[in-house]
Amino acid sequence: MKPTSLQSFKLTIKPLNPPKSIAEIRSIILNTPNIKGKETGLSVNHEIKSKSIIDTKNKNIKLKSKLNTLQKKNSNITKHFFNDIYEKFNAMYMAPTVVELNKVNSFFNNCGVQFEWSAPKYSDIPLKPTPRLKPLSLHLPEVAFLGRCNSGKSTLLNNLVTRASVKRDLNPLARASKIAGYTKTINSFNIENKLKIIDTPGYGVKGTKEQGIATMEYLQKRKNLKRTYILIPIDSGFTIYDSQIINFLGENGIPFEIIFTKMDKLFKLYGQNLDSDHNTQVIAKLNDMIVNSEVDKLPTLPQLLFVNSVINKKIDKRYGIDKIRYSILQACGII
Ligand SMILES: Nc1nc2c(ncn2[C@@H]2O[C@H](COP(=O)(O)OP(=O)(O)OP(=O)(O)O)[C@@H](O)[C@H]2O)c(=O)[nH]1
Ligand SMILES: [Mg+2]
Repeated sequence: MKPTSLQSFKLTIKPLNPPKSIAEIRSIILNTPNIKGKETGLSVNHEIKSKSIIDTKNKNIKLKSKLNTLQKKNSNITKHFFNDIYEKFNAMYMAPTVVELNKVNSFFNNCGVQFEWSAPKYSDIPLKPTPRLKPLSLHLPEVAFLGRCNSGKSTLLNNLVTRASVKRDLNPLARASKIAGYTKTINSFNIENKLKIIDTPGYGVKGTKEQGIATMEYLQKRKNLKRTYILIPIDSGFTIYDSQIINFLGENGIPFEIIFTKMDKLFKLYGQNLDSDHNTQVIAKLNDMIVNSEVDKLPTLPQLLFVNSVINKKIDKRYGIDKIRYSILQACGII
């Protein structure tokens, strides 16, 4: 049987009466029932030098603080990794300050969000108030998410308006699905009556011609559109469809940034503890992707942003969303 991380802790356990499982015993020691070695990113070889279970309060405190230190150390590595790659690929942009990031996080964490309209064709977009579309909302600035089917557009929208502290389910604002081509219409969401975020149907193999025409017309005609974001899933990289949309945006003078999504998939390859070697490998991989896509040859290099919208065993937080939040508010002239 494959040992679990808990089993590999070398605890000298004095059985209690009645006998308890290791998980129960550990939760007694730590008084934190849900912490598992794996989830906290603890090394499986780590040895806790505790001689007996029933010990003084002091010993428990020491154990707790040791675990906290290890947890912090690992999550810092992940945070540093995201900061490193952001800085490396956005050297020409001023990075937002901590104060600015706190401000944008506070805005999105507390914002009211309202679905406004859904349009299969450009001509279906309401230009006059409706019960959902308030007069004040008609002229709000907006940004749009573009990308291949399944690139994570709808999930990113949900991530944007979910508090960072939420570990499990994202705010289910836009419908996301494993099924490629799930979003079939252009959808508008009003954020705190200050801006709109537009989710679009994906392009590529599962996209339809009608959806493509609707999105292109929207991009060309929409006066309030301030910026677009092209989502590229990190595991599949750029495709011919992405190059086509980049050309289209360039030809039409529509500003765009690039968001690499599903960054957690890198951790499947490299494990959670991205050390400096892995970090270098990931940066080299990203560099290759960017050079091959030729986005670095564009007259203005777009910002390159990185995000994981999903938490799993390898990655315990959603990273990168604060920089995206900042970019959106900046594009809309709100910050
Ligand atoms: N591992 C991982 N999966 C993600 C991430 N973001 C989205 N997904 C998954 O990718 C699938 C597609 O996500 P959607 O948000 O529906 O993608 P979309 O771009 O809106 O797709 P269409 O509506 O078909 O154009 C879903 O199963 C999501 O859970 C991420 O950051 N990491
Ligand atoms: Mg979608």
